[in-house]
Amino acid sequence: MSPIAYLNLIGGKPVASRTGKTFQNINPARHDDVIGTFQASGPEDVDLAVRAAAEAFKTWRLTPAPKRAEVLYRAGRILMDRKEQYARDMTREMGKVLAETRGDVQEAIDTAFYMAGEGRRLFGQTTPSELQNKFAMSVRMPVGVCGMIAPWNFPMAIPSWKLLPAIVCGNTCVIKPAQDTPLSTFNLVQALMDAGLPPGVANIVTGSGSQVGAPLVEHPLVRAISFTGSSEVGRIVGQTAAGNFKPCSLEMGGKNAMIVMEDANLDLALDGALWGSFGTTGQRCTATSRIVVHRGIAQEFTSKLVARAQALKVGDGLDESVQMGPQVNRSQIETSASYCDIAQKEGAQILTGGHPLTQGAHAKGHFFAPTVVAAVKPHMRIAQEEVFGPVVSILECASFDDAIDIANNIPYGLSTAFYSRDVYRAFRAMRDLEAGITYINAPTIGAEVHLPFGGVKQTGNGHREGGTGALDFYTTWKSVYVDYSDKLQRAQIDTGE
Ligand code: UN1
Repeated sequence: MSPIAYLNLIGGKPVASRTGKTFQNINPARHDDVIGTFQASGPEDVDLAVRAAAEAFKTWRLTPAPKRAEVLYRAGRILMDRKEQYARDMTREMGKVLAETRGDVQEAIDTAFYMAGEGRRLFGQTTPSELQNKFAMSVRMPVGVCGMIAPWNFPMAIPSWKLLPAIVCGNTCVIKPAQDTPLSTFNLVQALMDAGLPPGVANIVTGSGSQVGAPLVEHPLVRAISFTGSSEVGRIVGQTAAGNFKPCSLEMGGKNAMIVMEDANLDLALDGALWGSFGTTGQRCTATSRIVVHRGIAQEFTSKLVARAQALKVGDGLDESVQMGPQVNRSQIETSASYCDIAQKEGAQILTGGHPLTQGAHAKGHFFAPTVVAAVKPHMRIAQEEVFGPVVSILECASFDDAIDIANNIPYGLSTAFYSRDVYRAFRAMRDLEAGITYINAPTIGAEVHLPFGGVKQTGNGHREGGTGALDFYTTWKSVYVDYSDKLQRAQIDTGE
C-alpha cells in the first residue's frame, strides 16, 4: 500500500505545495513503516496560507467569543471520541509509548475545554474614570494572524496550547508542525474543522524551518509568533520578530534538576527520577536531566536508579508492555551518544547505557539505552547543556544550600523538583529555585494546562503558555473611554467638578 499523501491545509482546502516536493514521515520504531508523505513547502505556500488567514480574520474576529468557544467544546468532544486513534497515530509518527500519547491527546482535550470556558470570560477591567460622567474599561482584542512553529515531542498538546487560545481570542493561524510529526497537527485541526471551525481560521503548512518557518516569521501580515523548540533556533526567531516589532513567545530548552535531600522518601524519589528522566525517552523540555542528590544517600539512590533503568523495557511504543520508546530520529540518537562521549572525556562515569540499541527488536528503529551518568560535576557540559534524550546525570550535594546553588547554576530555568519531608526547606526551595515551574515531591514533568507554562533565563522570553498566560499573548489590550458629559474634559487637568 502506498503511503497516504497529505497536502497543506489552506483556506479549509487541501493544497499541494508550489514546490512540487514532498517528504516522508517515518515511524522511528520501524523504519519500513511510512506514515505518509507531506508537502515540502516553500515561501509561496506560506504566503498563500497567511493571506487565507488574513481573509478569515475579517469575519472570525467579529464572531462572538462564546460562539468561537462552542467550536472548541465540540472539538474537545470529538478528540475524546478519537483519542485512541490519534494516540496510535502519534506513537507511530513520534515513538513515545501509547500511555503517553493518550496523555498528549488528553492535554489537547483539556486545553480545548479550558479555552472554551474562556469564551465566556476573556475578562477585561471596568474601572472608575477620574472625570465625572466618563466611563473607563479595558477589553481584550485579537492580535490578527498568528504564526506558530511547533516541536515534535508533544505533537498534539503543544499545537493545542498555541491554536486553541489563539482561536478563542478571535485570531486566525498558520501553523508549521515539526517535520517529524505533522500528522498529529492535521488530526487536531481535523477535529476543529469537524467541530465547525470556518475555513482559513487554522491553516497548516508543512516543511522545513528555513523554507517555511523563516518566511512565516518574516511575513508582514503575521502579527505574532509563537515558537517552541531549541534556544539556538529561538534566538533567530526572536531576533527576526524583534526587527519587525512582532510579539514573539519563545519556549525553549531546559536542564531540569531534581533535588533529593537526605530526608526524602527514597522510593518516591526513585519513581519520580525514573519517570522524569526516561518518560518520553527523555525528550521533554521538562525532562529530569540532572539529579542533585545528598551525598548521605547518593550511593543507595544511584545503585537503585541504575537497577530500575536497566529493567526498563525499551521498544515499539505500540506494544503496551513497552516502557520507553525510540528517540524521534537519527540525529537525536547521535546527540545522545555524543554527550555520553563528552561526559566520559570530562571525567564522568557512565553507570548504565551510553549507547544506541541496535540488535533484535531494536534493529529497525532509533533506540538508545536508558543512561545514568555519575560523578558529574556542575561545570561539565553534560551538566550544563540540554541532551534531549534518555540520559540523566547524577551530581552529589553536601547541603540544602549547595543543592540550590547547583540547581540554579545553569543557563536554563524551566522545571525543577525538590524531594524532602521538611516543609521549611520545601518552601525555601519553592522560593529560591530559578525556574518557571517547581514541583515538591513530584518529578519535573507533568504540567497541567490551566497553569502558566514556561521558564526563565534562556528557556524563554517572559511569555507563558497555558492558563491565562496564553490569553495575555493572544490578545492585545485596548483601553476605552466613553465621555457622556457632552463637554471637553481634560484628564490630569480638569477637576471633573
Ligand atoms: C515539553 O516538554 O515540551 O509538563 C512540554 C509536561 C508536559 C508538557 C511538556 N505536560 O511534561
